[in-house]
Amino acid sequence: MTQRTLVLIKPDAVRRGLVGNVLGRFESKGLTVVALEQRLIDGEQADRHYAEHVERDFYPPLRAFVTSGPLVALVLEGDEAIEVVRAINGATDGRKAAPGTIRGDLSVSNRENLVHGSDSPESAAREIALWFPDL
Ligand code: 3AN
Repeated sequence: MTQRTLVLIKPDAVRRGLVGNVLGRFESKGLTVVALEQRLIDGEQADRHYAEHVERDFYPPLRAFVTSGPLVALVLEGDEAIEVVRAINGATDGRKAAPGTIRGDLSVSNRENLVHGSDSPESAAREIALWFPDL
């Protein structure tokens, strides 16, 4: 089933010059880039994106991190794209993520973990509407 999913290449990846590496993995897999834009977001956009996490203890430093520099927001399309992207991203904690995944290869952090991918069709619809309302 063809799906669309919202991906963020987070500020740590931009700072480290890893945008091409990360994007290349999605492209090489066979996913299609439907929209892509580099943005510097404010705290309100972070709160909308992470609506389910705003009350969590880890949220204030996460909010500071995602607003700390430009990120790249994109929409990818392909067969089972939501699950495929999450498999390529790897487990949330880069220290535990499997080698071969983006986080497993390139991150040793639970917060600065380089990428976000929508976790369900409902989240993808909400997040795509939030980031790319014209799609
Ligand atoms: P994922 O991005 O793998 O779907 P979520 O949705 O559980 O992970 O968490 C959203 C983001 O919140 C993660 N990408 C990570 O940056 C941050 N995060 C989640 N859990 C923690 C934690 N225990 N400590 C610090 N940051 C966390």
